[in-house]
Amino acid sequence: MSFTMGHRRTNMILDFRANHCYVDGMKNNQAKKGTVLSGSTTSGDLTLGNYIGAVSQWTKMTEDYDAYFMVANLHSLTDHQDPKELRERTLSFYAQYIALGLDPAKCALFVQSMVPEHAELNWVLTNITPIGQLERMTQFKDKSENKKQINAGLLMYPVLMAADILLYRADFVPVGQDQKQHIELCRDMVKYFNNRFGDVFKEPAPLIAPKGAKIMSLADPTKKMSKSDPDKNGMISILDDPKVLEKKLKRAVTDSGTVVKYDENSAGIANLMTIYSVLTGKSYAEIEKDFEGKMYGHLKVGLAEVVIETLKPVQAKHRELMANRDHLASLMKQGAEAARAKASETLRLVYDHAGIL
Ligand code: ATP
Ligand code: LTN
Repeated sequence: MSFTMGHRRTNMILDFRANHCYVDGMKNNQAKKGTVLSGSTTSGDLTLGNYIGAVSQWTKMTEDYDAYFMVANLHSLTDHQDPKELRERTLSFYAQYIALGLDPAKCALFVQSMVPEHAELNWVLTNITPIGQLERMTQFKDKSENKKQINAGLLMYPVLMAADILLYRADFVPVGQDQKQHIELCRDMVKYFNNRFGDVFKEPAPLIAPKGAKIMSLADPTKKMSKSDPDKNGMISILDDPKVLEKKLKRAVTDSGTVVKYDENSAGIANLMTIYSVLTGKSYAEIEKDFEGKMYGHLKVGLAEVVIETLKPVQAKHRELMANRDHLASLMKQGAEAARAKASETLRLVYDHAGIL
């Protein structure tokens, strides 16, 4: 498996076993193979949070599941996007997935817009979804708050997400806690569709990352680290320059304490220790021992070194991929073809049931 980070530094194996892994738990409970699908919106470059909470987990799934992972570029249109930047970011995003360890030979790794069936199924599903239910979605309420003009795309966002999932008739959808409500809506949509047109879909199950896998903003540790956060100081972008990383980590917001000790009530230091623990495989007790008699500043410097070293091979791989656009384009084409094979079959079934020629 091309799990770049783990290979290059044996002392820095990304180990999610103890608190961080939900994939292993799933395997123990049900050995049966199934289909998984997930994605991430191209609203910014991937963050360390996306890596820890999503991409690293997806990478593990490619071993045992029929896996589909996508660059959700259509979803990013709900926010204003500069077309030139979006085009470039979509390519870069795809390369970031690979650089972080997702192997296109082991899963269908594709760009959402390159599989037109997503937009087609989206339209069919739009017609079985009650508007009231969409208006009650927490994400819609949050994102439309204080907006003068709300576009219909923001309201329809979960419908397109359901199309993404149902096209591949996914059994499992690994997502963060914030997306759970969207998966529940997708499950309802399966019922609405099957009742109206006959049994085509099965209800997908969400796989929710455990608490430990949620990385918080460096600028406001009570908030999730997000790639679309306008405050760039809060996020560790996986493409950040080492100097920028060092600066961001040194400035990370913590409380006024000094002793390096894990305490959930001390959100800033707990977040830094979580990142340190995930990236080095060390327990909180080991980290506390390493930094005994030292101050928060030492932990920040130590963590900057760990993050920089971890991201070095990822950034090198990303540069290499971006330097060969033809190769990248051919991987994207193959990924889209693999995805379309299943997506077109599902869409045909849907159209047959719905009486669409
Ligand atoms: P946006 O800012 O556009 O909402 P995001 O960075 O919050 O983006 P998403 O694209 O919404 O990320 O999520 C992609 C995946 O990454 C999801 O499965 C989500 O749970 C996971 N993820 C996002 N942020 C974090 C984080 N800070 N910690 C752990 N997992 C995260
Ligand atoms: N909305 C998701 C990204 C996403 C997704 C999906 C996740 C788009 N389509 C289908 C799972 C399944 C998010 O994490 N922000």
